[in-house]
Amino acid sequence: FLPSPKTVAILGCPFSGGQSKFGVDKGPIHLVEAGLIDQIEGLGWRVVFDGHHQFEDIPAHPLAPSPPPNGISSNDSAVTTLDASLAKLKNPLFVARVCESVADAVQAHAESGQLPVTLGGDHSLAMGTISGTLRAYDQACVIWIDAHADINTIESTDSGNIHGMPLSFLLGLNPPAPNPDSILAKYEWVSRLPSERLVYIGLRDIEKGEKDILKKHNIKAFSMHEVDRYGIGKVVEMALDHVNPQRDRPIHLSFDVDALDPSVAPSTGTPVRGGLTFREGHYICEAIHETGLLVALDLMEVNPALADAESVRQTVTVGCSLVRSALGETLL
Ligand code: 6HN
Ligand code: MN
Ligand code: MN
Ligand code: MN
Repeated sequence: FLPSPKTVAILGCPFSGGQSKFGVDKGPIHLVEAGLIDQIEGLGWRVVFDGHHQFEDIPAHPLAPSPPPNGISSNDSAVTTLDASLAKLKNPLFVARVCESVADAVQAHAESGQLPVTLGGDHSLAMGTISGTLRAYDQACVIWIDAHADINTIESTDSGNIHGMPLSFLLGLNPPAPNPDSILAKYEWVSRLPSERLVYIGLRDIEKGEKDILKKHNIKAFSMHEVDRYGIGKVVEMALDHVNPQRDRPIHLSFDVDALDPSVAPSTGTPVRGGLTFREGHYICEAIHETGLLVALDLMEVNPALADAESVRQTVTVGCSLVRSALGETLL
């Protein structure tokens, strides 16, 4: 059932609605302008790029669902608590609609035998990219490279930034929509990823609520502590053994550039020290390429508006080279 894609589809997703900092929507433009498409072609791929997705038919601030009439929800404490959680979320309707359109695009490219490479944009987009992958390959697994776990639920989130939450929707950890007008109903299109088909590498900034979720659902995670203990080679092998024991599942690699140490990738919205080295990040991409199972790749959270020009150049350059490694660039 595995295709052997020889064509990469670049999906530029200039989207920043899943978080609050200006500029992450400029990431994909910088990556393409740095020559990423020529570089991928240089590895022997055909590349299709139909321009950055503009989401222009999606209003940035769609009308929120109207609140229930007085006397209904206020008598029902469960509904009131849910409404209070949902009220914390930033741009929940916009994020849902953009990600749904991204899911459609990734699915279409994957089903036509292409390997979608999505350039973010913030990491909320992975709700869309991974849903698109799962529609095309229902047995796919996800390798999530990040400083953060991005698994806050509507209840656990403090920031309300949906880029810290995509995995809670993909794993089905949020309550069902109580009615069709609920914000939650706008997330019902999100595909379900079984928790045993998710593995993390690079974590080092996980909130208490997220730690509880990882434990409760027995989700496999290799933090920087495990990278230090075992080395990156062993960690990638253990990660693959967990999500892909027979080495037969299609792999979706979702790479948040903030997994890298800020000295390597400074231009990102939520940098955390103590991250992956340049080589550790590239090794992950190379090793996943070597499996022959990669069917989709995300490169997220490059924010060219943060930091000085040289830091931006460094971050964009490293982003391009991570993509090349995942697509088969070798050192020898
Ligand atoms: N990312 N855990 C924090 C939050 O706001 O939920 C940070 C999330 C960062 C998300 O980097 O993709
Ligand atoms: Mn497209
Ligand atoms: Mn992150
Ligand atoms: Mn992330």
